[in-house]
Amino acid sequence: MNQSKPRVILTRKLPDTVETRMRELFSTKLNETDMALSRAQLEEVVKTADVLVPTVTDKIDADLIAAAGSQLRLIASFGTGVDHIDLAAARARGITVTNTPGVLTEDTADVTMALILAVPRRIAEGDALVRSGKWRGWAPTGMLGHRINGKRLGIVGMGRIGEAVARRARGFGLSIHYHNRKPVHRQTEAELEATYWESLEQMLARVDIVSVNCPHTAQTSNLLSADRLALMQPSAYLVNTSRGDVVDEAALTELLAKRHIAGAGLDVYAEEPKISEKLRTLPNVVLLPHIGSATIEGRLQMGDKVIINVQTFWDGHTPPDRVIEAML
Ligand code: 8YV
Repeated sequence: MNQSKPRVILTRKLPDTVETRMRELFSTKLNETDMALSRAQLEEVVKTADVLVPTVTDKIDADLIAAAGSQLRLIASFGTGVDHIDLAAARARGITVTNTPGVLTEDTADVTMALILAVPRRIAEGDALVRSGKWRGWAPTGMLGHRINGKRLGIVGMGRIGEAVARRARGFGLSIHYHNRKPVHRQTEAELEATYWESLEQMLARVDIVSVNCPHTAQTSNLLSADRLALMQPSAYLVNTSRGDVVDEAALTELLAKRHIAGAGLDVYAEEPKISEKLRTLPNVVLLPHIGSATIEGRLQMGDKVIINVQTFWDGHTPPDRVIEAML
């Protein structure tokens, strides 16, 4: 066991109770401003941190890892996705990487379901209409959307979050279709009455709502390319709560503008927080500011996971959430 406390550097403001506990256990340096650190500041902190606690807003690429001092032993990311970290570069330097899986599953599935409902039923448009003061009262043909019940949902990536979305969607009368590297366990498939599509293209052409729930990896980058998006039916909707890089955002914007795709619900974007004006002004989209996992309960559990990963690692054991590239 290590006698001294590790120097743990947080790149963003975390919930107070998490920061307090981290200061009790470790020699912790906080980011009181909550502004994402600049590249120069990141380069500075990796020179002295034993443990870096970054988030999705920090780019931990090969150059940054090369700039780190030899004392940097652990990158304990606050979040599940690790596409902001160059895992190969970290491994080559002998730096362990951990994340916070599992505790965001239900919250992210809730926001996914909310978007699945909000886009076809025009929830955000309705809210805007009432707030504008222009609503003239109920009308038989007013604000008509499309029914959810009886439609086909195609889930791209049937991991923990995909399954949680499927369970919710069943309650709303959607039939479950999915594309994944391999089929899920037979029992899960039977419980969800889910249909496996080995071909993503074939599934995209046949479902009414597509939900993107796979992690962003080298294999899933631009998975929903312009060609694949063009296979969707003009009456179909797309929901993405995973990562913007999985979908060709410019192509999606074009297809939505031309109504080759009926609508989209997005929580994530290719270059957050930048979103093109064209996408922002489309009437057939619901755009959220990356809040899939944004619950107080979830953030506290994420903090707990980071603390357990750091403490376990510093005590000389394998941290529970060590990220291994092959898992992605
Ligand atoms: C997190 C996320 O809030 O965990 C993830 O992968 O996308 C988010 O919901 C974020 O990553 C925190 O770093």
